[in-house]
Amino acid sequence: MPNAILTRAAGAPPADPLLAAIADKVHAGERLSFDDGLYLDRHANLLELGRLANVVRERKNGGLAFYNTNVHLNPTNVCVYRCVFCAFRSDLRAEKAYEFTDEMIRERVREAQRQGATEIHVVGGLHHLKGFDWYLGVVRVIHETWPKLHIKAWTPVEIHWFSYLTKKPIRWVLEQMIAAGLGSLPGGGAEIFDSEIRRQICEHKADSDAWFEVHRTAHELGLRSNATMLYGHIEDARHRVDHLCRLRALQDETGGFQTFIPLAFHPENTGLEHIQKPGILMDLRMIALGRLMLDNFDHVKAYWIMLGQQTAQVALSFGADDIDGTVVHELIYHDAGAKTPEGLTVAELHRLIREAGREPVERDTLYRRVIRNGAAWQIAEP
Ligand code: V47
Repeated sequence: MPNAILTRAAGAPPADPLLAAIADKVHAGERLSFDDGLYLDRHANLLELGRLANVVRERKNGGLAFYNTNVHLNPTNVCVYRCVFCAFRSDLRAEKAYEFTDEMIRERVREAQRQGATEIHVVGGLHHLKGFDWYLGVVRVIHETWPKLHIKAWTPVEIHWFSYLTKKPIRWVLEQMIAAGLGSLPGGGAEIFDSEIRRQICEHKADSDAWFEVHRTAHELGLRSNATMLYGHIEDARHRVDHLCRLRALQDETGGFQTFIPLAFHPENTGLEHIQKPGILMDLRMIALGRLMLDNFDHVKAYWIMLGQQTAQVALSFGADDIDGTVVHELIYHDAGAKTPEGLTVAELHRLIREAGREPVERDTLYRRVIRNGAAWQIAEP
């Protein structure tokens, strides 16, 4: 029997009437409801879902696929929290515990400079013995070493912790960080917003209200930020669609989010090792679902470190328009069993993107085009 989806004429409506009704909304540029999202997550044929997500992807970003040249810095893995999904954290006195000195931070920045990076992505643990000044110092040292480098640092979990440590409002904490050189916030710490799921996977850390308060305040202060969703652990479709609807609501208010990044759970070395890692079908479904539900986000990222290069390539036709970057020194996924390389060259990123039928565009953190001459770069005029 021929596969009805593969043989259907391009542009013809899906045979499934509920999906056809959702497709009508997508073609008309109408917003999808919570129930639409649930249907897409639970029942939609994956190829139909991908085809629809690709309509939105090409409407927003044509055939372009964005990447950046970046390095990661995780200044410490020591953390007061014990999130069950995390393989990166360490106890204070464990053998694997580490912390960066100022000189180590400077060396990482010099390495970034030699490689022509435009961004440093900084997140880490909440160290039992480090005060706010230590974390502020991380940003300051990076900024003083190479002011041109964009610093994308700290999730709301860290910002909330700094507010707790200093007994100062979130706004004050962010203002101090901006004065030290902070340029934007990464999307981490979101996990799944549902309080019951959060209680089971990361009981003590910043809750969803705190996560949104930090991003709202950051947007009010003029910072852009990203948003993630950790899927494939103990959550189900209702939690995922609820997560996306909450992100969409804040984006309606502030417009400060740039990119949505679905993150596949990697179980190795975590407290949830019995769970099987999500496969390519779920990965593509999450990329497409995110693209369709988040109509007010400009970008959806297929984070190749987490997906693997081949899935990331396919994702560029399932809703994603960005594959993150060269990503030198990634630890969070590699501690949790990721088998991807710890970094890719720009030539390799170009090959991946072109093989997938897209046109590579180097962007900076704020999605401005980068004009490059070897390691030297400048931002194109808008
Ligand atoms: O918040 C931790 C997740 C996040 C595991 O903003 C895990 O551009 C899977 O947020 N399996 C940090 N996921 C990474 C992150 C990120 C990555 C790339 C780009 C951007 C961006 C942000 O990683 C954490 C958590 O949700 N995580 N452990 C694990 N075992």
